[in-house]
Amino acid sequence: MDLRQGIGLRKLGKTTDEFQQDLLSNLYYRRGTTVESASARDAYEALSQTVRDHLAERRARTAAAQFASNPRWVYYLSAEYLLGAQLEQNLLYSGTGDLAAEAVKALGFSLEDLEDLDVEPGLGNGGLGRLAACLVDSLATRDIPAVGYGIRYDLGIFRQVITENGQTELPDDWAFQGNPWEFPAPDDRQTVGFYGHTEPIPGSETRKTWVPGEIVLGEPSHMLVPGYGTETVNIVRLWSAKASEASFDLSRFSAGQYAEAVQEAVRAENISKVLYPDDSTELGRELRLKQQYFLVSCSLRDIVRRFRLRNEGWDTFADKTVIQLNDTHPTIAIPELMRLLVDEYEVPWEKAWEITRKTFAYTCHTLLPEALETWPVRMFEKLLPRHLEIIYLINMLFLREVEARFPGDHDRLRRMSIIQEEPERRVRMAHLAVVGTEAVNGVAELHSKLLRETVLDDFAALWPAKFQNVTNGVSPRRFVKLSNPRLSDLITEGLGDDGWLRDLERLAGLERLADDSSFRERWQAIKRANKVDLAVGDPDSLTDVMIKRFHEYKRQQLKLLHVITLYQRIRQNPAADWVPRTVLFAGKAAPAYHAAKDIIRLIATIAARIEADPVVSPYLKVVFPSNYNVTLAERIIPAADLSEQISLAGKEASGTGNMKLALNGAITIGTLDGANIEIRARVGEDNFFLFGMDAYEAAQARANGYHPRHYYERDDELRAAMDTLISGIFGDVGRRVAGSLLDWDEYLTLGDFRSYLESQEHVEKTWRDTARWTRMSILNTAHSGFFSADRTVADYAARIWRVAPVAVPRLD
Ligand code: OAK
Repeated sequence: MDLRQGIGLRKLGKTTDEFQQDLLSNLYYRRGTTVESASARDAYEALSQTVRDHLAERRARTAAAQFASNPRWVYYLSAEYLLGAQLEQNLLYSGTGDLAAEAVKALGFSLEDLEDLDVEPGLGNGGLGRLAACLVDSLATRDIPAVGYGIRYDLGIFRQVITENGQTELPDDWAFQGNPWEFPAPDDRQTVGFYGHTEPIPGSETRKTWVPGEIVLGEPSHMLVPGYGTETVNIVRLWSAKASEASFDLSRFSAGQYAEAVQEAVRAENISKVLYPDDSTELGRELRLKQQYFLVSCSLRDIVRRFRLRNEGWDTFADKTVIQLNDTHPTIAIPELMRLLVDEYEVPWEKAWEITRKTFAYTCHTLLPEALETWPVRMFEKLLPRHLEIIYLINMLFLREVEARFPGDHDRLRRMSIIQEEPERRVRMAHLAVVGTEAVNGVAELHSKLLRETVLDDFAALWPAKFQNVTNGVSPRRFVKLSNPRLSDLITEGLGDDGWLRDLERLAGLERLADDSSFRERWQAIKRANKVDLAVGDPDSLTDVMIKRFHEYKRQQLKLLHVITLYQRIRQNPAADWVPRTVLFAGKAAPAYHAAKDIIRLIATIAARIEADPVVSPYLKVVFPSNYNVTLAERIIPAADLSEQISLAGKEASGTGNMKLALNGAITIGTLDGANIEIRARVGEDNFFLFGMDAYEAAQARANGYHPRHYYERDDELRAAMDTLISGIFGDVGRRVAGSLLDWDEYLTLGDFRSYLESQEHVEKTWRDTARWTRMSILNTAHSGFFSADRTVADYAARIWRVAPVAVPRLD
């Protein structure tokens, strides 16, 4: 037998009997147990392995086909991935769901029991991490040769417990019971240096030798990323830090100094110990910079290794490689590639710079100035001395370019420099990312425009063609098909087939059904059934959801002022015809972000107060389930009637929850911010509840001297709501939240309050007309097809990466 022909020849169970045999074989030979004594965990592990084998076989064919075609590879570098639970997804993507259901039934379990044992790897904080997961899904679905690189944090995003005291954080040891979905690849281990010093190389001006003072190993393992409705299976490669054998101090151990004996090893392995839970505000800790370089160094060496398998010259590197930087966290990849090319492979500086610039592209995910990463020069100098030298040289040559274009404009040089001078010298990662890449993109139209007009305006003036927009998208498989099976079946029936799962614009075909009353009734019945499943409140009440990270710019506090106003209105007039509402908040706050944690605590306190009030509780309920994550989002989204997207205009780069909710027939109440604008343009003004200032009005209001007290004094209901908080009946936390709004109100909450309340009244009026509401809901789904991550990936492929699909041949 020719072993090279072996790929794809392993026979995998395609009938129930065969699948059952594979499952049994995994149970016996890999799990080491029997049918009689198999626990649910044994069954879960054996099933996962059986499903995984189906994907592994496709993976082998994918690797062969992709390698044979010698394509331009897309390498996605991201410090975060929020992949979501794997079992259910992989059953769907491998087409083994029905086989598996029968097979596990024969073992005495249900698929749902086993799915409950599947733990989601929470290797991200929020939007940026989940976007990475949606994009790798769509890359595989579009047959684009790609690898996602990330860090395999031992502890993912903290587990959140909500009580009346607010949020508590517990460690998330997500792989404590093992992770059946990953393949360790210890042979592809890399060595990463830190600290130390540099030495000149005689006879060379640009090359240097870096002598690191600490060495850490990076060990990869990968998770399979199958495409939907295609053969391709790509991978996400995650790096774990490991101490080298030499770092264990045997002599100290023998002397009984147990802690000291392992301290170096512990220090090394701490690099991939924990995900930083500071969503978009910088902690500025050395360990975090170490994590970033660890990811970059391991990934670039792996990329270079893969390139060198072909023995092609460096001239073709950028033709065969594009590296997408998911925000600035992996931006040290730019000086690192320069270091590898110049110092290690002796490529001349100019040539190396040309290659580097053509290889990288950068996606920015924020507009908040405090979220733009900078690192103290002295920290860089100590941790990555050679990289700092390279950054200085890049900066010098760059500033020369600026000087040539704008002679004598010293202020411009100061503004654009990669090095910030005052109040302390820092490296501006976003500037480095713009200078070292071929393309820079924002994640929604408005965001990309504001990047060009504000934070990156000098760069846009210098290189207008570099700046692009690629509006975000989400996976319709995970966020409609898997999370909302009832609606998916109805959509498929309404459209005649399930082609929409790979071509989401086909949802437009639902438009004609919006006027069909029997279709509307079925649509509405599904929404109700999803609410019954979620079981957080009366399924006939308006389910009003605000699910996202807690941040002042997102304005959960505005929603809270609305809740307090409703409470007071109902108390004043209990006999009126109130629209019953269930207001659902979910989301985490960074552990050190006290203002956000105050808002969480205040919501929990007020929820309890309402619950205990017999006059108000029949009409108003506030719920705050703990530990918002991908799995919980998948349960809440299908049950939502109203989607709260109420950030101050100009602050939310895009949002992606807004897309998921619209696709599931929730109607948005929102500002003209991020992708809300594009959602409204597509679903139609009549099918969207708009309120508030736009981004230019908001900027103007700030510039002209915004006074929150002005609104407080002129609006009786606003004052009443604020006064309740100030009175202290909700404790100090209520006072603090009210105080920060009255004294400063960074995000113009009070300025948008009245407009928001009016829009909410429009919501209630519309809700009372069930046929009209349902029609709007259907039209939201019908016109949200643009927001598929498959479209996002197609945009990147055509306009930024210039890559084409590689088809993987089918087995039969
Ligand atoms: C996180 C850390 C640093 C900078 C940005 C983030 C982040 O999560 N940004 C979010 O990215 C999402 C995906 O592009 C957007 O939809 C959100 O609007 C944005 O806040």
